[in-house]
Amino acid sequence: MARNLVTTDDIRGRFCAALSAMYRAEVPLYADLIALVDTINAAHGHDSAGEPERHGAIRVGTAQELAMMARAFAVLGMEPVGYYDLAMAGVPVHSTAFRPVTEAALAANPFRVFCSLLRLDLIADAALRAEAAAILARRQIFRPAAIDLIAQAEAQGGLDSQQADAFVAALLETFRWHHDATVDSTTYRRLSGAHRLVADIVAFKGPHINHLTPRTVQIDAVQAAMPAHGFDAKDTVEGPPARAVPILLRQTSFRALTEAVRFTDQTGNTIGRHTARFGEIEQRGAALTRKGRALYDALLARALDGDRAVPYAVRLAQAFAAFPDDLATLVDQRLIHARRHIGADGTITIEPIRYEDFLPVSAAGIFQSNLAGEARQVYDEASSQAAFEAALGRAVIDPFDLYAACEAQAAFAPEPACQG
Ligand code: OOG
Ligand code: NI
Repeated sequence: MARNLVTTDDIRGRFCAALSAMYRAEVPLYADLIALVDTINAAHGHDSAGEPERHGAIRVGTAQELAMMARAFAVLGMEPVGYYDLAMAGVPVHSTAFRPVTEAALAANPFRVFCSLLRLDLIADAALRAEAAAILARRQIFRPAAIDLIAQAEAQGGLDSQQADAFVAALLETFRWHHDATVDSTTYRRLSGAHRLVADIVAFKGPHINHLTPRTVQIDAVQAAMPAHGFDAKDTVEGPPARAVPILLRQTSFRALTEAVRFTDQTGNTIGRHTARFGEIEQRGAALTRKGRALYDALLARALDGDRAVPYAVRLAQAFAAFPDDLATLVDQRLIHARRHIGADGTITIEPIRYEDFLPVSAAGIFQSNLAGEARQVYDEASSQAAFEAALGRAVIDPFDLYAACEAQAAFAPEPACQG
């Protein structure tokens, strides 16, 4: 029977809206953050009321979970782009970003999910490592209906509207918060002792969405306003400093809340505590070329390694004085990706191509801001993109290739080819 299939953009839009509604209900402080962002955006001439979130994040425990997640996101038109090694920053996970990859899909709804996979191999205690693996092997994070509909989508080449609604409802369950942990309080403490992220990933029924991220057009204004509005804001905005020509991605967040949970040995009024969920905001700028990115990485390292007596914001501004900040120079020196528009009168305007990905140092900073008191660990094992891709069941897409292709297309297109 031929079905009327809806687009993957449509299904992604429905999922994003459902996830947003669920998370706002689960974490009322996150709903307050949206309200603050909308107010500040409006004060800067941008009406963001009802605008869908730009990204969210989850953490999965096993290769099987990651592989099924990739198939689920494919139904939403999201592909794994980039490899992020967080072990180098003392967090025992590696990650990719599931996101739309075509210009049209990004324009329709650019929702991304930063998805981390636990690196069990980084748990030093062999007995605990085996126990964590056994706990994870016992859980099924996907509803049977979600798995059936993934298979149907693959067979049919998509879903019809009714199936799409059923799929979104079933998949949403995987992202839901569970007050009841799957382990007793002793096991939780031991997992937490290996790393708090290990406990967050292993001790629960599924990979609860840990944050969502609307965009702001004035991240510094929101950061400045957060404390007075009752948010425990992280200390610094991650990423590049404020600039005339914004580049890459700037992010900040309120710190994760400590919430009541119940371990399997707890009854009555006894409760446990777990800290995982937060709210974030982002502001995006131009995608950098490999050359631009190398300069960014070098300048950021200079700021991070600089004199601790100098405030970080000052070190960052000083380091980035070496990064050109006018469009013509950025394009001439091939530091950013851009498209040219030729007007009817022959005038050429240059428009930067928006950065759609994440930044490993920034992501590490977001993780770390929620790990206060956690002893910073050093993991010596090599990063392992090959192992990640084996778990994923496919290779990740190289983000630089996507930007280069977008720019090459734009050079010939009469209309803007790659949406901002
Ligand atoms: C993900 C942190 C990374 C970002 O925006 O860089 C991230 C997590 O805490 O699971 O979301
Ligand atoms: Ni994030």
